[in-house]
Amino acid sequence: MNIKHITAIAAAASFFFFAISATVWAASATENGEVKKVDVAASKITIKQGPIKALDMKDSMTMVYRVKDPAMLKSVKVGDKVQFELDQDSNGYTVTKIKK
Ligand SMILES: [Cu+2]
Repeated sequence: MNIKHITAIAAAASFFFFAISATVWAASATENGEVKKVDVAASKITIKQGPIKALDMKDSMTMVYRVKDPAMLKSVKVGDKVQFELDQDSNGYTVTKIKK
């Protein structure tokens, strides 16, 4: 076993480590909320929501979320009651779907 083999094994091991940790961290939930702010330029939406136990949010709160695609924000406006799908990974929360 030379240094190239060791490097290749270390690279493969770290790849699997990241793949596994991403899987462990990933979680999602479908929730209801009310749109408080839409920021198309920043690809963000602010939603007032109830507790989301699946994602470890125990209380009602208003959260600013990143959206997967800013085009999603064209279908909603402030005051809308929406159902949204939220993913959580090591980078934080992302709204992946939203509908009235
Ligand atoms: Cu929260």
